[in-house]
Amino acid sequence: LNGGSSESRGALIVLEGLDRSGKSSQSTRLLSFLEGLGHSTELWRFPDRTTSIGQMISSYLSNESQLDDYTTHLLFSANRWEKRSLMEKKLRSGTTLIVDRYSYSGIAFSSAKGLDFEWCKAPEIGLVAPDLVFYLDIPPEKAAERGGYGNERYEKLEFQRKVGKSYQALRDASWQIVDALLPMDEIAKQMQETAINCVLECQKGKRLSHLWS
Ligand code: DGP
Ligand code: NA
Ligand code: NA
Repeated sequence: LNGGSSESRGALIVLEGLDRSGKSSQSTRLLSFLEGLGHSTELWRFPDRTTSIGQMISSYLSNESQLDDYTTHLLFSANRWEKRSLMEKKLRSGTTLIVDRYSYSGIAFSSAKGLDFEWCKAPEIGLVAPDLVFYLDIPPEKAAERGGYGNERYEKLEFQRKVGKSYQALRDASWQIVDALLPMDEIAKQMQETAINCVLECQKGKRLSHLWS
């Protein structure tokens, strides 16, 4: 691949879905695929548990600490905001980012608790908008069967059902719905085709935009 013009930027590719929908495995596979083609690519995930905000989130998720639902929501959002400028810098310098969960998780999980949808959306406004969102679509019952859930706070069938419904209200033109029950290789292949087109569009100068504008 040629170096491209100074406008050439990386793509922001997000994976979303219920717990145990296969996001993490597919993120890793997509990373290898794009790197294999010679694209500068990094794999990120949210929550990013390595920061001090991320550690508060991690302790909440493992039930080691209790937090008010609204405060929890803002912490998850802050965890994305603290990475925003680095994210934008990487993208503008030509690196593609594959991101395991993003603002959609923030809204879907908190609104599943009963928090107002628009209130949940508000703190995400202004973050970098994904160029492509893969939604790994899995019936909550099937996800629950996959080796069972661990002990984290949200890994309960009833709650995941609500999260699935909340996600539906977030779908837009940037989303590709992927059947998460297909064989892993088939899922990877579908994602590769869409991802490569997206990466090329961004290289050709597609503008960065921001949520939700
Ligand atoms: P993961 O590390 O991807 O397994 O995510 C941990 C859990 O946190 C998972 O149940 C999804 C949930 N989660 C991820 N992002 C957010 C968010 O922004 N807000 C809320 N409330 N939950 C989130
Ligand atoms: Na999890
Ligand atoms: Na995951």
